[in-house]
Amino acid sequence: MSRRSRRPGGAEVHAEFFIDRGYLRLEGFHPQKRMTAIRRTLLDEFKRLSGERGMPRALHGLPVFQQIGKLSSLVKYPGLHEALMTRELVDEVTRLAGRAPTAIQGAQLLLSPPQQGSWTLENLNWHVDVKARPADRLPGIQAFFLIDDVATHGGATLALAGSHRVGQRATAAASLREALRTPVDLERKLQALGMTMVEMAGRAGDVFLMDMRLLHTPSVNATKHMRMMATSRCLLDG
Ligand SMILES: O=C(O)CCC(=O)C(=O)O
Repeated sequence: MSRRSRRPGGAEVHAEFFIDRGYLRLEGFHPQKRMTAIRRTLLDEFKRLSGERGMPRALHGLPVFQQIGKLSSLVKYPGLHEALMTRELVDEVTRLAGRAPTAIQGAQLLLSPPQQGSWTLENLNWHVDVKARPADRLPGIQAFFLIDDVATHGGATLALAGSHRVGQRATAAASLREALRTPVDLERKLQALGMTMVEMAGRAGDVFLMDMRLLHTPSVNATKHMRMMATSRCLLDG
Protein backbone atom coordinates (compact mmCIF):
# COMPACT_ATOMS: atom_id res chain seq x y z
CA MET A 1 0.00 0.00 0.00
CA SER A 2 1.46 3.36 -0.91
CA ARG A 3 1.78 5.97 1.82
CA ARG A 4 -0.25 8.53 -0.11
CA SER A 5 -1.14 11.55 1.98
CA ARG A 6 -4.84 12.16 2.38
CA ARG A 7 -6.21 15.60 3.02
CA PRO A 8 -9.37 16.06 5.09
CA GLY A 9 -12.38 15.24 2.90
CA GLY A 10 -10.31 12.80 0.79
CA ALA A 11 -11.39 12.19 -2.79
CA GLU A 12 -13.92 15.03 -2.98
CA VAL A 13 -11.42 17.65 -1.80
CA HIS A 14 -8.86 16.26 -4.28
CA ALA A 15 -11.37 16.55 -7.13
CA GLU A 16 -12.43 20.10 -6.17
CA PHE A 17 -8.81 21.25 -5.91
CA PHE A 18 -7.98 19.64 -9.27
CA ILE A 19 -10.95 21.25 -11.03
CA ASP A 20 -10.09 24.66 -9.57
CA ARG A 21 -6.29 24.72 -9.95
CA GLY A 22 -5.76 22.16 -12.73
CA TYR A 23 -3.27 20.00 -10.87
CA LEU A 24 -2.93 17.77 -7.84
CA ARG A 25 0.12 16.65 -5.91
CA LEU A 26 -0.02 13.12 -4.49
CA GLU A 27 2.73 13.05 -1.89
CA GLY A 28 4.49 9.71 -1.46
CA PHE A 29 2.15 7.99 -3.92
CA HIS A 30 4.78 5.42 -4.90
CA PRO A 31 6.91 3.67 -2.27
CA GLN A 32 10.48 5.00 -1.90
CA LYS A 33 11.84 1.47 -2.38
CA ARG A 34 10.42 1.23 -5.91
CA MET A 35 11.90 4.63 -6.78
CA THR A 36 15.31 3.68 -5.34
CA ALA A 37 15.58 0.69 -7.70
CA ILE A 38 14.87 2.91 -10.74
CA ARG A 39 17.15 5.72 -9.49
CA ARG A 40 20.14 3.36 -9.07
CA THR A 41 19.83 2.08 -12.63
CA LEU A 42 19.50 5.61 -14.03
CA LEU A 43 22.54 6.83 -12.12
CA ASP A 44 24.60 3.84 -13.33
CA GLU A 45 23.52 4.58 -16.89
CA PHE A 46 24.45 8.26 -16.51
CA LYS A 47 27.91 7.30 -15.20
CA ARG A 48 28.39 4.78 -18.02
CA LEU A 49 27.49 7.41 -20.64
CA SER A 50 29.65 10.08 -19.01
CA GLY A 51 32.83 8.03 -18.57
CA GLU A 52 35.55 10.23 -17.08
CA ARG A 53 34.01 13.39 -18.51
CA GLY A 54 31.30 14.00 -15.89
CA MET A 55 28.78 14.63 -18.69
CA PRO A 56 27.81 12.45 -21.68
CA ARG A 57 29.62 13.59 -24.82
CA ALA A 58 26.31 13.66 -26.74
CA LEU A 59 25.11 16.57 -24.56
CA HIS A 60 28.09 18.85 -25.18
CA GLY A 61 27.15 22.09 -26.91
CA LEU A 62 23.42 21.41 -26.85
CA PRO A 63 21.00 24.12 -25.62
CA VAL A 64 19.73 23.45 -22.07
CA PHE A 65 16.31 22.04 -22.96
CA GLN A 66 17.63 19.90 -25.81
CA GLN A 67 19.95 18.26 -23.27
CA ILE A 68 16.84 16.92 -21.51
CA GLY A 69 15.44 15.25 -24.63
CA LYS A 70 18.84 13.84 -25.64
CA LEU A 71 19.73 12.43 -22.22
CA SER A 72 16.25 10.97 -21.75
CA SER A 73 16.49 9.18 -25.10
CA LEU A 74 19.93 7.68 -24.29
CA VAL A 75 18.83 6.02 -21.04
CA LYS A 76 16.43 3.06 -20.88
CA TYR A 77 14.63 1.48 -17.93
CA PRO A 78 12.62 -1.60 -18.99
CA GLY A 79 9.35 -1.82 -17.05
CA LEU A 80 9.28 1.93 -16.31
CA HIS A 81 5.65 2.34 -17.39
CA GLU A 82 4.37 -0.61 -15.35
CA ALA A 83 6.30 0.56 -12.27
CA LEU A 84 4.83 4.09 -12.42
CA MET A 85 1.45 4.02 -14.14
CA THR A 86 -0.14 1.55 -11.73
CA ARG A 87 -3.79 0.48 -11.60
CA GLU A 88 -4.19 2.59 -8.45
CA LEU A 89 -2.97 5.69 -10.30
CA VAL A 90 -5.22 5.04 -13.32
CA ASP A 91 -8.13 4.77 -10.85
CA GLU A 92 -7.16 8.16 -9.37
CA VAL A 93 -7.02 9.69 -12.89
CA THR A 94 -10.44 8.18 -13.68
CA ARG A 95 -11.91 9.62 -10.46
CA LEU A 96 -10.57 13.10 -11.19
CA ALA A 97 -11.62 13.07 -14.86
CA GLY A 98 -15.04 11.53 -14.18
CA ARG A 99 -14.35 9.02 -16.97
CA ALA A 100 -11.71 6.44 -17.85
CA PRO A 101 -8.82 7.42 -20.13
CA THR A 102 -9.24 6.18 -23.71
CA ALA A 103 -5.46 5.96 -24.25
CA ILE A 104 -2.47 6.01 -21.93
CA GLN A 105 0.89 6.86 -23.49
CA GLY A 106 3.95 4.92 -22.38
CA ALA A 107 5.98 6.54 -19.58
CA GLN A 108 8.93 8.63 -20.79
CA LEU A 109 11.94 9.64 -18.74
CA LEU A 110 12.57 13.34 -18.06
CA LEU A 111 16.25 13.54 -17.15
CA SER A 112 18.29 16.74 -16.80
CA PRO A 113 22.04 16.73 -16.30
CA PRO A 114 23.36 18.55 -13.23
CA GLN A 115 24.58 22.17 -13.21
CA GLN A 116 22.96 23.38 -16.40
CA GLY A 117 23.46 27.03 -15.38
CA SER A 118 21.68 29.68 -13.34
CA TRP A 119 17.99 29.17 -12.69
CA THR A 120 15.84 31.65 -14.60
CA LEU A 121 12.31 32.42 -15.76
CA GLU A 122 13.67 33.89 -19.00
CA ASN A 123 13.37 32.04 -22.31
CA LEU A 124 11.36 29.11 -21.03
CA ASN A 125 9.33 26.92 -23.35
CA TRP A 126 5.74 27.36 -22.08
CA HIS A 127 3.39 25.09 -24.02
CA VAL A 128 0.47 22.68 -23.95
CA ASP A 129 0.78 19.23 -25.50
CA VAL A 130 -2.80 18.92 -26.84
CA LYS A 131 -5.48 21.30 -28.11
CA ALA A 132 -8.67 21.18 -26.02
CA ARG A 133 -11.81 21.26 -28.20
CA PRO A 134 -14.07 22.62 -26.80
CA ALA A 135 -11.80 24.70 -24.54
CA ASP A 136 -13.89 23.96 -21.44
CA ARG A 137 -13.55 20.17 -21.79
CA LEU A 138 -10.70 18.31 -20.08
CA PRO A 139 -8.67 16.66 -22.90
CA GLY A 140 -6.43 14.54 -20.68
CA ILE A 141 -4.42 14.26 -17.48
CA GLN A 142 -0.64 14.12 -17.54
CA ALA A 143 1.22 12.41 -14.70
CA PHE A 144 4.67 13.61 -13.60
CA PHE A 145 6.64 11.19 -11.43
CA LEU A 146 9.49 12.10 -9.10
CA ILE A 147 11.94 9.20 -9.27
CA ASP A 148 14.41 11.02 -7.02
CA ASP A 149 14.04 13.96 -4.62
CA VAL A 150 13.96 17.12 -6.73
CA ALA A 151 15.04 20.33 -4.99
CA THR A 152 13.78 23.82 -5.76
CA HIS A 153 15.58 24.98 -8.94
CA GLY A 154 16.58 21.36 -9.54
CA GLY A 155 15.04 21.18 -13.02
CA ALA A 156 11.47 20.21 -12.10
CA THR A 157 8.71 20.84 -14.62
CA LEU A 158 6.97 24.20 -14.03
CA ALA A 159 3.20 24.54 -14.55
CA LEU A 160 0.80 27.49 -14.36
CA ALA A 161 -2.03 26.51 -12.04
CA GLY A 162 -5.25 28.16 -13.22
CA SER A 163 -4.12 28.50 -16.85
CA HIS A 164 -6.58 25.78 -17.95
CA ARG A 165 -9.34 28.40 -18.04
CA VAL A 166 -7.47 30.99 -20.06
CA GLY A 167 -8.61 29.53 -23.41
CA GLN A 168 -12.07 30.92 -22.65
CA ARG A 169 -10.80 34.46 -21.85
CA ALA A 170 -9.06 36.19 -24.79
CA THR A 171 -7.91 39.27 -22.81
CA ALA A 172 -6.41 37.15 -20.04
CA ALA A 173 -4.65 35.01 -22.67
CA ALA A 174 -3.02 38.13 -24.17
CA SER A 175 -1.93 39.41 -20.72
CA LEU A 176 -0.52 36.00 -19.89
CA ARG A 177 1.50 35.80 -23.13
CA GLU A 178 2.93 39.25 -22.41
CA ALA A 179 3.77 38.36 -18.78
CA LEU A 180 5.62 35.20 -19.85
CA ARG A 181 7.54 37.02 -22.57
CA THR A 182 8.95 39.56 -20.10
CA PRO A 183 8.92 37.66 -16.80
CA VAL A 184 9.78 40.59 -14.50
CA ASP A 185 7.61 40.51 -11.37
CA LEU A 186 5.96 37.42 -12.84
CA GLU A 187 4.46 36.04 -9.60
CA ARG A 188 2.48 39.27 -9.05
CA LYS A 189 1.29 39.43 -12.66
CA LEU A 190 0.16 35.80 -12.48
CA GLN A 191 -1.66 36.43 -9.22
CA ALA A 192 -3.61 39.24 -10.89
CA LEU A 193 -4.71 36.70 -13.51
CA GLY A 194 -5.72 34.14 -10.84
CA MET A 195 -2.74 31.90 -11.58
CA THR A 196 0.22 30.58 -9.62
CA MET A 197 3.43 28.95 -10.73
CA VAL A 198 3.89 25.38 -9.52
CA GLU A 199 7.40 23.93 -9.44
CA MET A 200 7.02 20.15 -9.37
CA ALA A 201 9.81 19.74 -6.82
CA GLY A 202 9.43 17.30 -3.93
CA ARG A 203 10.33 13.82 -2.70
CA ALA A 204 10.94 10.59 -4.60
CA GLY A 205 7.57 8.84 -4.96
CA ASP A 206 5.51 12.05 -5.29
CA VAL A 207 3.25 12.24 -8.35
CA PHE A 208 1.77 15.41 -9.87
CA LEU A 209 -1.39 15.02 -11.96
CA MET A 210 -1.94 17.90 -14.38
CA ASP A 211 -4.91 18.96 -16.51
CA MET A 212 -3.39 18.90 -20.01
CA ARG A 213 -4.73 22.42 -20.72
CA LEU A 214 -2.21 23.83 -18.20
CA LEU A 215 0.75 25.71 -19.64
CA HIS A 216 3.96 24.03 -18.55
CA THR A 217 7.67 24.15 -19.35
CA PRO A 218 10.96 22.44 -18.59
CA SER A 219 13.22 24.47 -16.27
CA VAL A 220 16.95 24.81 -15.71
CA ASN A 221 18.61 22.37 -13.30
CA ALA A 222 20.90 24.61 -11.26
CA THR A 223 21.77 21.92 -8.68
CA LYS A 224 24.59 19.38 -8.51
CA HIS A 225 22.16 16.46 -8.86
CA MET A 226 20.72 14.93 -11.99
CA ARG A 227 16.95 15.64 -12.25
CA MET A 228 15.12 12.31 -12.44
CA MET A 229 11.48 12.49 -13.36
CA ALA A 230 9.20 10.70 -15.81
CA THR A 231 5.86 11.45 -17.39
CA SER A 232 2.88 9.70 -18.94
CA ARG A 233 -0.23 11.15 -20.61
CA CYS A 234 -3.74 9.81 -20.07
CA LEU A 235 -5.92 10.99 -22.97
CA LEU A 236 -9.68 11.43 -22.72
CA ASP A 237 -12.01 11.39 -25.71
CA GLY A 238 -14.71 14.03 -26.17
O1 LIG B 1 10.13 18.77 -17.27
C1 LIG B 1 10.29 18.73 -18.47
O2 LIG B 1 11.34 18.36 -18.99
C2 LIG B 1 9.15 19.20 -19.37
C3 LIG B 1 8.20 18.12 -19.71
C4 LIG B 1 7.14 18.52 -20.69
O3 LIG B 1 7.05 19.65 -21.11
C5 LIG B 1 6.22 17.52 -21.17
O4 LIG B 1 6.41 16.33 -20.85
O5 LIG B 1 5.25 17.87 -21.86
